[in-house]
Amino acid sequence: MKNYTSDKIRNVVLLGGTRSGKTTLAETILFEGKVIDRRGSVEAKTTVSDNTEVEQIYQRSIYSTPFYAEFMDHKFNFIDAPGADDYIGGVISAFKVCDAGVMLVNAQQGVEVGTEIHGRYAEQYKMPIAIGVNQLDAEKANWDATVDSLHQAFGKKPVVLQYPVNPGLAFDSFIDVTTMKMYKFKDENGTREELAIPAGEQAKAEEMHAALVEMAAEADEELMEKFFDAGDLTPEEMHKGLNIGFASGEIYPVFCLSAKKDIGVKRLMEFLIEVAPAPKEDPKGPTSLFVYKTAVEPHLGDVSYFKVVSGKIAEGQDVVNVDNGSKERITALFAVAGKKKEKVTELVAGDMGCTVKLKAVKSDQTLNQPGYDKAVEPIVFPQAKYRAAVKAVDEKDEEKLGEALNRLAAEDPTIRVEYSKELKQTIINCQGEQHINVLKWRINNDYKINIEFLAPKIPYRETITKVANSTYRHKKQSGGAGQFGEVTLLIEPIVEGVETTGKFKIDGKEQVMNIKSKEEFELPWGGKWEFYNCVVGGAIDASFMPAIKKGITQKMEEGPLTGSYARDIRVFVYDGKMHPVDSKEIAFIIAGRNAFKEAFKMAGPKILEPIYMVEIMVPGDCMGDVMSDIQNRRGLIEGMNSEKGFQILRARVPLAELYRYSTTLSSLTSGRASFTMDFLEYQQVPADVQDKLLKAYVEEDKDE
Ligand SMILES: Nc1nc2c(ncn2[C@@H]2O[C@H](COP(=O)(O)OP(=O)(O)O)[C@@H](O)[C@H]2O)c(=O)[nH]1
Ligand SMILES: [Mg+2]
Repeated sequence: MKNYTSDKIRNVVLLGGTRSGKTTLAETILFEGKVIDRRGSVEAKTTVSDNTEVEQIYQRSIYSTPFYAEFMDHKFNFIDAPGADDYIGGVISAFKVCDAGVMLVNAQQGVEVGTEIHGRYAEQYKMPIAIGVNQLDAEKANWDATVDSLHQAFGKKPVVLQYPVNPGLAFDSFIDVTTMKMYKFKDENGTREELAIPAGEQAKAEEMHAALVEMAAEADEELMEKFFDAGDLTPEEMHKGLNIGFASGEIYPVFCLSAKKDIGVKRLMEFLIEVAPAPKEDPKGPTSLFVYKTAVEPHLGDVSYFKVVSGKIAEGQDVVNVDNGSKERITALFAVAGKKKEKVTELVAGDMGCTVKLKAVKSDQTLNQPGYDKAVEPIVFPQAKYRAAVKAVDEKDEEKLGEALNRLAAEDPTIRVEYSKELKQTIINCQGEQHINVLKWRINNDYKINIEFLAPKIPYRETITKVANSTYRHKKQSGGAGQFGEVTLLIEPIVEGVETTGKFKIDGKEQVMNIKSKEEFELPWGGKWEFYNCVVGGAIDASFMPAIKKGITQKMEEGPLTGSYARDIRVFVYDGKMHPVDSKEIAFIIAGRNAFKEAFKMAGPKILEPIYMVEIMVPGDCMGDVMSDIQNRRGLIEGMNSEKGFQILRARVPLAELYRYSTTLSSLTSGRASFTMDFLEYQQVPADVQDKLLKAYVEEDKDE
């Protein structure tokens, strides 16, 4: 392959819902770009894009797949993004490195949730988008309904540049209202005739051309003036308007496609060369590479996929990983088409490629020439919305499993693995049930470990609602030296913004705390606690205070109700007793712990549970089912509004009720909904739930 300059490069992400035809389009582009001379199919598991074993088994794209195509003296770098929401990580990293997108819409379905989700991300990342209405050769293809749904979803942004003459099984022609020609296809290999627009279509084509010119004029003030004066634009002016509108994300040009029959693909590629922006990266700057994807591939080992974000990179060059200082040598450079790697000697700013066998490089890291330390801002990935606990079926594999999970999480930043000391579980946080099943497949097959998933425990918290006090005497006489310590303390709930008065009524008697010192501790699990030393007259020596604090802390880490962390409690130690010989640290640890525990139980103790804000995007006709399901999950509906043909439901839902929610939502809506969840706050559980949790908890009595 020859070396391309930045202006001859186009970086394009393929978007759209599952089964809209992205992988099939990728195959046709590779064919048009002469990378392959025979097209494979998704059904025969022979596509370039779905080339991993797990993708072939599931018959769908799971990973983003980069591929190049050389066309009209230009080099395209495409990324075939997976459509399912579970694999959104690959889409977001593609957004980071691409300069434009092609969104496919299945003409048999119109806009789907997947289209909508990708559309939202495109808006968020200000990605210029062209829309390909695909599968126009299918019997049930419906052009008008699809265009209507596009306007419903994206307002006036979609602008039709082409329309099909005969959608459905006979589809072979479309009219292009930019060039004002009809394109007719003779075979399934993209061979096209350019014809004059037939008389019967002339009026419609002219009307659409006029609408297009007006949209193009609206993109730019100068053009608008010309348009008002002359009532028309020259073809060059129209192109300029389209360029501006496309680049600013105000115009989504709409194309006709049959990816399968290679109809319209060439025209789309021509358009991308004419209108899509060339990369803006500076070829004269210092060398800097951004790694957007890593994978372990057969025969190659670790492969790092990157974009040159500044300068250029040549074979044999040394770079440094800005994040961890690792020195790396780029021994080989490749242009990528799925599994196929084509050797190149150099890549310039804006180009993409891959290299192999780097030592310490993960996705989302920057590799620079030595001495240059500017890092690319890391990608922000969405919050996890599926949690599961995992363990090896054979306990002996636990350590191996930990390593496998670490490697897989390094490949996919939307997988987060944590060992929770609190829950005593290894928890996987990811994007959905499909996502975690693929992970399981990889662990079974690539690492030969059998695993099972369990319901993840809920990180409950415990707190108190009233004031209570308690005295505990620890006394032990066994043979030699004895143990003696007595602690009297009082506890009070910490309420945000309310200071303590230090005055309490206990058994009808006013008790004023003589505060000698106050300490405040932020708790690593949220909330805080405060410790007040109020001992008068030397009842307990100051040297025993750390031991008492230690005892209380132990009980806060394993709350008296269910063993969960406690929070938001103020402790006043105000009396006690010592023994001249037997008082020692351990005695006061035990006395402090038990005094705290007993007071806690009398202080109106409550279990708190994590509440999440759940935002669900639902097609209108499924709203009733989704809403009553949320109510069954103790959800509180906060709001509802409609947006671009979908309903958005916002609800506060306890985490305990959200296990496998994505799966339920998917079956309630035939996969047409999507949702996000974000931690909001801790709240008291209802009384019946508290009773259940108390019964389920059998305390291990470790005291004394
Ligand atoms: N009739 C027809 N089928 C298509 C076309 N493009 C894709 N398909 C089929 O639609 C299904 C999904 O295609 P695929 O490329 O995997 O979609 P992706 O999930 O968006 O990557 C497959 O069965 C394809 O053969 C097309 O242009 N016409
Ligand atoms: Mg695909």
